[in-house]
Amino acid sequence: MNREELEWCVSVPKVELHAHLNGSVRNSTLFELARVLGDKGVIVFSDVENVIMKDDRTLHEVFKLFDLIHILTTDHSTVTRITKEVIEDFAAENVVYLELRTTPKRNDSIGMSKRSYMDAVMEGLRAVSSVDVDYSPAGLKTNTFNGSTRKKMYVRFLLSIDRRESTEAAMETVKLALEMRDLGVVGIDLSGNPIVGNWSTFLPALKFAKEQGLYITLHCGEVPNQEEIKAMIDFLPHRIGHACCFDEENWRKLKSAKIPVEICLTSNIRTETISSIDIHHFVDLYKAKHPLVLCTDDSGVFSTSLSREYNLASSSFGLGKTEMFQLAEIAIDFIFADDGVKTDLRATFEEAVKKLN
Ligand code: 6MZ
Repeated sequence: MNREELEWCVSVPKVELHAHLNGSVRNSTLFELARVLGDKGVIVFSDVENVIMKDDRTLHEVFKLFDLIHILTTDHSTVTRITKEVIEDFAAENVVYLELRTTPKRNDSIGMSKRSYMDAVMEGLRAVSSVDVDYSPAGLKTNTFNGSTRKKMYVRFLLSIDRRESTEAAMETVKLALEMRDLGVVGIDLSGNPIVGNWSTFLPALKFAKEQGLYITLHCGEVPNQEEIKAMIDFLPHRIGHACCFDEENWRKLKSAKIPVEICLTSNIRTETISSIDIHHFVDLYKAKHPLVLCTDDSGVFSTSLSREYNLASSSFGLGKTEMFQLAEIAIDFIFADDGVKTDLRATFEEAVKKLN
């Protein structure tokens, strides 16, 4: 990886729309948490170390790793800590608008409800100190201090439904999202192991969410299940993630519906849902001018960053700096926020282009 090109990718303002909180935790934090739980005898540290350090894993192994990460990040104070760190890490990457997604978790044994999990997330956001964060759709809530000249970053949340969940649990997540709209929750994501669960289980909650005006993004086509992919496109979500295993007919449907695609290059290669970068569907979608946005997915789990994803796209697909900048800027069109935020972000990009030239 060329250092100068990577630094340029860091300096470009960026929009991150597909990042899972627990997939974006720093390795150093995971080790620290594992050491504490190892000392308490809850886990065996060396087992955890082996799993965390492994960098090629199949999709199946990735979901086993998430189960382990969830053991390490269980309690409220850890959820607060990782939220603060993840937001600050994206800010350091020059991400000016972040949609962070996470699965609200209920854990009766430690008195955690989906709501208290999200309250812990919000506390982490309010604790961010490296940038000023605007997180309320009404523009009322920021952690800005008077007269601050620090960088500003927008953060919004998507609540994820895990494919292991029941219809009732999915509905609870949607109701929570509605309750937390003033706190920056803008939509719902469907994620989790793609070979688990059925579309029909989640559909009632997703329909309700859409009717209530929440934005919807779906993990779609991470595995080749054409029937499900078709049903998902027919649902007309506001965006989809991945789109790795589409047949010709579903490609046609997706393109005519113009649904924006969140592209996660490193994730797709590492999990082998795409066998090699040169046949990645980015190329076809980009050439067809289909709406797309580069994203990290799980920057911790896949040891990547948004700048690295841009750098990878540039080196793999031969895109120059002008194209890369345009790619970063056009992502503003696909964010789940109002026109005021979009106008402000466009101004940020205009300023940046002057400095970069
Ligand atoms: C599908 C994924 C994913 O929600 O606990 N997640 N779901 N495909 C992927 N591709 C690799 N990467 C992450 O973050 C972790 C959760 O995000 C989903 C999984 O449900 C995982 O448990 P949170 O913060």
